[in-house]
Amino acid sequence: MKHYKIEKEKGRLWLIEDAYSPLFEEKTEAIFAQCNGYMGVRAAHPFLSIEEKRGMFLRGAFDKAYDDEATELVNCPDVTWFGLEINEEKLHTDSTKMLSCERRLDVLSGELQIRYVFELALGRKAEVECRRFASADDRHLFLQSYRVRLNGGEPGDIRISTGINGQITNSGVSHFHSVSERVYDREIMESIGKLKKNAVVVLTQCTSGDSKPSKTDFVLKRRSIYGTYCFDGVIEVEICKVSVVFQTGEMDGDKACGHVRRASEKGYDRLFHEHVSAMRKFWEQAGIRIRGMSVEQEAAVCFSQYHIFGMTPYDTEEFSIAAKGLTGEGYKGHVFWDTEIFLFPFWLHVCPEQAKRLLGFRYIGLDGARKKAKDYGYKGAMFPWEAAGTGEEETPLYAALNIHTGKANKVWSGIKEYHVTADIVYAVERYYEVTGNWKFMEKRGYEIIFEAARFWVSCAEKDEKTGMYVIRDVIGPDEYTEHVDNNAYTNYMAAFCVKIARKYAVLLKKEKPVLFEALDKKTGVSGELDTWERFLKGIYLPQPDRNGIIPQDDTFLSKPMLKNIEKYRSARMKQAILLDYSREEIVNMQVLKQADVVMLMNLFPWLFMEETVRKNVLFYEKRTVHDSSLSYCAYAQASAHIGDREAAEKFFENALFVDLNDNPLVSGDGIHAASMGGVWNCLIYGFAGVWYEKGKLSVRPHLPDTWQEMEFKLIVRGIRIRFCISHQGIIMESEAKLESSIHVEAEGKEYEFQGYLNISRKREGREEWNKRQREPSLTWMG
Ligand code: IFM
Repeated sequence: MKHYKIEKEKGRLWLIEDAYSPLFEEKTEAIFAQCNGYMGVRAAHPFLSIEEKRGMFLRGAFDKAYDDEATELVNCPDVTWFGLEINEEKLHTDSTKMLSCERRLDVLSGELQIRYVFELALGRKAEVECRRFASADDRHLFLQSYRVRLNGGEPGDIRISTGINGQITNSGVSHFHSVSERVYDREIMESIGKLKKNAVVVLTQCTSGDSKPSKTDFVLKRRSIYGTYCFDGVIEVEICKVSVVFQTGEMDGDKACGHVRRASEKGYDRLFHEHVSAMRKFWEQAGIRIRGMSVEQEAAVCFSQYHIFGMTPYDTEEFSIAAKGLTGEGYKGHVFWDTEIFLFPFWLHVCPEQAKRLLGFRYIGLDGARKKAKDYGYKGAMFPWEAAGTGEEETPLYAALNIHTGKANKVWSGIKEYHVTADIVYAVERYYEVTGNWKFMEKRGYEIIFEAARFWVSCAEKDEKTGMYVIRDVIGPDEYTEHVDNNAYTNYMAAFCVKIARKYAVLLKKEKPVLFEALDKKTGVSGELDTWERFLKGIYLPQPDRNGIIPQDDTFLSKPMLKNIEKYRSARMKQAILLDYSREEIVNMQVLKQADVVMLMNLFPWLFMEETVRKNVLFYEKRTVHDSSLSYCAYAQASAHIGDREAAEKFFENALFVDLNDNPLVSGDGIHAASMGGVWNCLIYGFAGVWYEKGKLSVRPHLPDTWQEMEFKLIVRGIRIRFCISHQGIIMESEAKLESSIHVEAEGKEYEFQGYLNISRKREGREEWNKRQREPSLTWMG
């Protein structure tokens, strides 16, 4: 990482961009964004700048501008612009001489600071400092402080303009049918932007402490409103701008002015203090301390966790996590399997309540998923590949150009990427496993599982030759391979889904007949049991070939390899391969966009022999371009899990810097949410080797040699446990008294964890033991 520098000070960990850089403008706006689970505000300069892509995104603020367009997360009115005039000279980042410019993000608090020194006409200098945060204490609050100081001791006239700009669009498309503005008491500006279903309301007040402006003018322009605050004959002035943002129905509009006023009275510093206290609670629970890591790596780990916090819709199950969080227009704010497979594990172990809300979102979407299944001629529920605010499919139909025809390629994922339906079930099962929350299962979990199982069985076909159940014409996780039969990931996940559905159905029928009957009414499960049994006996699960490779699908191994894969792996532009080959050509080569079979190995860490995992990681990675940000973290986790430290560290490093790398062409349209979750999975499931399944907590660490110690907390079965793992030992300590012990397996021995364990680690023998224990457990399929 060269473009971004790191600085550590007490309680702060800064990522710094130390020069004005139009080339990195979009990227820095996204990765330095202020996000609090309700809003995400891109870190644009307060001055207008040529390359800017200013934006504010609110969880749940979806709209469909035109019938033939997809529903998308609306780019909401902007509050971050500040115009500045000093002695009638207008300042600009692109036209005024800038002596220095620094933009920095504190990854612990999420505060952004931007500082400039300008040289004005006649050689005078002016310093401008802008600070911002989206409050974690009051999620509708966005705070900014804007300070201007004239150097040289000579006073001047300073005019600061700022307000609410509703002219913002989603790449040219305005979602607002109307934007109405007003000013309350010559103090508070208001903008109401009407969407189809609701409206986005922004209120803003600027205060300037003791240095009152000599004049304040409010100007109403088409869809924008701003105030100009004039300070005459001053050396320094500081404005605190409080913005309250909400959508109709979330807050009492009449009370919103009072909300703004109360916040203004408190001021930036006090509100920041309250925000930091809230963030501290998050870090106390989520923080991972690793001794021996470089400061860059430490910052990157914290960076990913700050964004996981900021991207996750707080306090609601109406919405879920977008693939780009709340930091950009990329993927239109849609929700993918990224949530359940990459981000869900973090919340499962850090805040299971939040994990439950993420599943709640899918439950609410069940009817949409039922409709999709019906539309495609299947039974049960077929979850959308891309979801917005409902369970309906939102994947756009066309994307990138076909280089031969010059026309847009059809996007098949929404039609053929079935695996998301099993990924959701996998998350439900993990949730039940780790929390034991049977109430959730009874109210929602079983229904999701049964409906998904019905879907899988209805889309499988019996192969005439082999007599086995096969799943044809799908796209697996690797999106460079379309329309294939028996994608290994998909088939195994489908089998897993039907397997647990059957297990629960049989159990409930026997032990909870009333519940079973109610579920039967909704899902028709009783009529499925025999079919499910036949499916489980006959489903084709690709096995390792004589080289130990699990075929990604029926034809993958017979295709030629892509020559010159390095060209595309090292290209600055993602998916550069599409500039040289058409989709059809790519589909007919052994080239992966992202991990596929290896993802399966991560989800079922005890399913395959260590040797099989090793061979498949090696084989498939050679053929992977890593054009998806979901890729490196997957290879890293698998490598760490089997103790291939060298490979794990190499892939982990790439995963850590998916957004923080020096490539200005990535992340401009938003951070890569899944990769951030993937970093956590790799740390906890991979390097720390902690995994809870079937009532047993296994701890099989594979720390890199340079790391001396890893410390973190995880919630398992309602108990928050502090782990401290080093090369010498494993310490586990619970925060509260345990009602019953947890079965632990570590260092080749079994323990009963009753609140405290201190296990010493012997280096020799450990690897051997790990290997011995890795017998494949295909029995869960039987
Ligand atoms: O879900 C992913 C997919 O696996 C690869 N393309 C991007 C999507 C969103 O991150």
